[in-house]
Amino acid sequence: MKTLRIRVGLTISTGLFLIIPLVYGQSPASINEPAPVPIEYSTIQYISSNDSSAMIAEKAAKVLPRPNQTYWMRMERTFFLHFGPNTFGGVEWGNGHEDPSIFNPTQFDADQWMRTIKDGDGKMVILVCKHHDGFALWPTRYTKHSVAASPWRGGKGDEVREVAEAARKYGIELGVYLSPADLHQLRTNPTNPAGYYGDGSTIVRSTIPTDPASFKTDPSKGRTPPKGFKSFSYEVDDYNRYFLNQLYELLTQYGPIREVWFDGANPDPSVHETYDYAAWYDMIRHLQPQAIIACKGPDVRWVGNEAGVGRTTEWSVIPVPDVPETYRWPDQTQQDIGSRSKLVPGSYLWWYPAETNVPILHGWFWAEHKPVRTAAELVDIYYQSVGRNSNWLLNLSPDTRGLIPDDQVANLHLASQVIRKTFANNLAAGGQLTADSSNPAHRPTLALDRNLDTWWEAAPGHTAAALTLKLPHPVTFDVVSLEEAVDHRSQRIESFSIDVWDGSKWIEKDMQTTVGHKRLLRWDTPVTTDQVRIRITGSRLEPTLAELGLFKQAELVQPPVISDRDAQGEVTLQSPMGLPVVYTLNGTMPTPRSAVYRSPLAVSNGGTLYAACLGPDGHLGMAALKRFAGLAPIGWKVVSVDSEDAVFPAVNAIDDHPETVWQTRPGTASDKLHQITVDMGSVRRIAGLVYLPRQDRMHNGMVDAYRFETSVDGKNWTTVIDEGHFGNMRNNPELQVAPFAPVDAGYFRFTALHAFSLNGVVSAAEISVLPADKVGGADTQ
Ligand code: FUL
Repeated sequence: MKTLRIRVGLTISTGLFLIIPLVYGQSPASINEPAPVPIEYSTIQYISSNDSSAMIAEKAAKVLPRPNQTYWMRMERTFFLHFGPNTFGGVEWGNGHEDPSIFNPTQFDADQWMRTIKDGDGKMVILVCKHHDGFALWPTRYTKHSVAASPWRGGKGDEVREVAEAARKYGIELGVYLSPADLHQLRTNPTNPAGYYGDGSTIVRSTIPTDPASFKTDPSKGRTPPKGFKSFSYEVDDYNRYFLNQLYELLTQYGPIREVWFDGANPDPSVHETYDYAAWYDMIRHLQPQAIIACKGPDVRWVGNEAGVGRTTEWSVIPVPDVPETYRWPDQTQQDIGSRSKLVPGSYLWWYPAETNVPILHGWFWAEHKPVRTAAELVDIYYQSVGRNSNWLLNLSPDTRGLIPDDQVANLHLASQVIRKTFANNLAAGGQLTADSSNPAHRPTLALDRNLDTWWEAAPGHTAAALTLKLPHPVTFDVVSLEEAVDHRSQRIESFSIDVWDGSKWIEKDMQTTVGHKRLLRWDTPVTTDQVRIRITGSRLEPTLAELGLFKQAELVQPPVISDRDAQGEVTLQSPMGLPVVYTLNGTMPTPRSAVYRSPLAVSNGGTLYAACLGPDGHLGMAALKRFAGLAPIGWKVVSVDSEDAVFPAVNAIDDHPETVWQTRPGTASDKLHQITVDMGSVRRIAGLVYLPRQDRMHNGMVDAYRFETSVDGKNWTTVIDEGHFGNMRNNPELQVAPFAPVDAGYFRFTALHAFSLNGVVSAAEISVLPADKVGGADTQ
């Protein structure tokens, strides 16, 4: 592979980033040199130890996105689809032992999936083609563990093909998710003793695509590539060869691919395998050069949580400590990853924008008990992702029929309607925009021409400026939209304020930090004015604005407020405008004909409560949703606990307050099994365990493996779950429900077998149980 030496002393292989125009910044002038060399725009910059802080800021302000990123950022709204054996097993993470026969959707309809995404204004779908369980959703040549071994479409089905064709029909781009972790291939999987993952095989020269019959015996033997594609040769072990071959199939059989998503999660890290990312990236760059490589890859960064919350200060220019070619793209979950204090000598500056991935359910795969996020929550997420300089990747979860259920479709529809209506009319459009500082080639009016490729820019040398918008008539708005000219001038603005004119003086309404591709400010109360000022108070270099917008949020009847469960297990509903409220307790969305709320509702048996106001025209407003985890702990007592921190007592696990936490005392032995025993006061027939991990954004002590026992008398115990597992807890700390065959119990005991813990602690926000039957009208799930 040819290599290129550049002036700052790094070596980049041209094979890997071949579509990226590499224009490098100059090395800083040494004392003997006559004049500093200007810093040029580039897709990468390097910070030298003798760069001044002004030079560092300038370099950061001259890092440009690559073309595949520009295309991607402008999509803004994209979708994920998680569907596979987990859907049928009711779990978030499978174990790779699943029998392919469980995959049998009876009404599979990729057209319905794409219609839903189109309705949600989605520009791309990223399809999970293989999750951590290793089951391939297309008939791959390299394992029998695929749709071909399932009863679906008589073993002749190809989910990837059906989705690709439907996506094309609806004008939606296609992306693929191929899990690097593969539990089916795990060397220790008893159902697949010849598994490749971590098999310790030697690294040998392999032709991709490999002839399937010679996969082990002579990997240098290729199969004929499909028309228009070539073969590759890499030195890899068995699992990397397997992975490359699956990737090759996905990249050559289904048309253009826009995003390849490599997940960093691995449910069983006990078996070690080294991923040959360099080979994977290289092949993607050659086969689908327009694709972005996301998450564990150089083009797009995971925002750092799965709750749909972007950073209020979000930089797309990120310092990386190594050349991008060899860097391994670890997760970045810190709040500040790109401000000036992080731009230290020895770093490479790289355009690495955030993607906010979040499931529409409280979990990635469909299961009966997972409630769907309401339209109001989805609208909030839009502002917290797209509105915070990040793309929104929203997951939809088809159910066991192979259809996206009505509640997901309905909530998404309502949310997109609200977003569409809100942004249909830019109230700034007829206004006159002036600035106290402008580059003559970039006048302020260019920020109102609906073109992201033209922009206002402050006069040379100015890093602060004020733009004033004068409107012909007063307008009422509650959303401000700002967009920097990132594709031409990088991301620069570090702080800004928005002022409104009240007739005699300016009133500062908002003060924020970064803008980037898009920043949306959403205010609780609308303002009415005919003058708005944007004061840019800090910028790395001359600030720019490609577009400016003022919008009024679409009028919608706001959701009612659902109280917490009180000591009697009852909740109250409050209507914001005194409108009648309808509700359901069976996990379905309310309709105008649902029960009307009159008095406190008994939810002592747990359940999912949806409520919405009935508007004056008879239409339903946005729904509110609250999920009550299992039985209300009325009269419950902690009988024994082996450890509790004074600040986090055990009683917090049964106080029905999700915000309080039980946490054991820090110890040294991380393998100590912590245990809590609870007396429920009376014998109940129960059929499931409910564990709510701590909700305070900390991970310490979250349990991912446990034992659960019950007892009638507190003396004789029955083990109902000997070793249970909760999947994906660290990234998505959602309520966990583990059903079991009904038993009578007056007591239960929860033992943590494993927890995410730095100092041996175990924690829980709530632990409860599901009643075996529905009592008092509340739904148990
Ligand atoms: C996580 C995975 O473990 C989840 O199951 C899901 O696929 C999500 C998108 O990424 O890390």
